[in-house]
Amino acid sequence: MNTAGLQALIFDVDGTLADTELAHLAAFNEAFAQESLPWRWDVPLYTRLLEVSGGKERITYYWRQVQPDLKIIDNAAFTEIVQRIHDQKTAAYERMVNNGAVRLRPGVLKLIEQAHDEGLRLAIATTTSPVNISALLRCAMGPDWARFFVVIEDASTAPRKKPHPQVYLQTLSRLKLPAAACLAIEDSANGLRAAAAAGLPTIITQNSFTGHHDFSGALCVLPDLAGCTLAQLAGMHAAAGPKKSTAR
Ligand code: XBP
Ligand code: MG
Repeated sequence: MNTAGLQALIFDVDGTLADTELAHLAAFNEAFAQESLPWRWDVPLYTRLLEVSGGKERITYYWRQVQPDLKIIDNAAFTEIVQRIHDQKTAAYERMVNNGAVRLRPGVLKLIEQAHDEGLRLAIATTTSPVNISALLRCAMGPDWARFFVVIEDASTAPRKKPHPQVYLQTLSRLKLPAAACLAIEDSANGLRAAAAAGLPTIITQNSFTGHHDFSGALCVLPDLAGCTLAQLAGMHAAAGPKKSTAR
């Protein structure tokens, strides 16, 4: 298949490869209960909190919301508490994923396999942690899932969370490809802004948590990847032509 100048697909994880946020939400609430914290996030609140990328950042942001007079005497101790809550959340999330709570979104596996067979390079650029990525993809693609992806950038390698472009810039540098030869696939406004800031043409597969986001600048906005072929993506990519990176 002639994929023109398209040499790599860069996938976001949460909300793109799979609808994970309901499981993340349940895991946050389980961690709060374990910590005897009087916090219970519901879907409308969590939808708003998703504007803050990163689980630890989201906990810290919420804590400051519910306790505006919060005085952090000892930053290290505060960071440690947030880390402990997030570790429990991650353990709960991993357990839920291993118990089959999350499936890949429609069309994702077919596109990954087709693009891989056609010799495109595949990468992951996410805000979440390595343990969450491997739990999801091991369940969905089997123990050798990692052979499909030549580059994985995540919270352990890119601490500056989306919409900061760090995770995409690092992915491009490790792919040794210009942004114009790649296509990013995202689900959120933060993700789109991060990819755009790295100069990446981006398509959006929106979901129930991000349908209201502003996706201006995206190549296209799809309900999901079902019925979306590699040839169609390559066509959109070719039609878009190169974008300018605004990253400093
Ligand atoms: C979306 C996020 C993540 C998840 C929770 O990640 O913002 O923080 O909501 O995962 P993506 P953690 O870039 O893949 O869309 O608690 O591990 O941060
Ligand atoms: Mg996402």
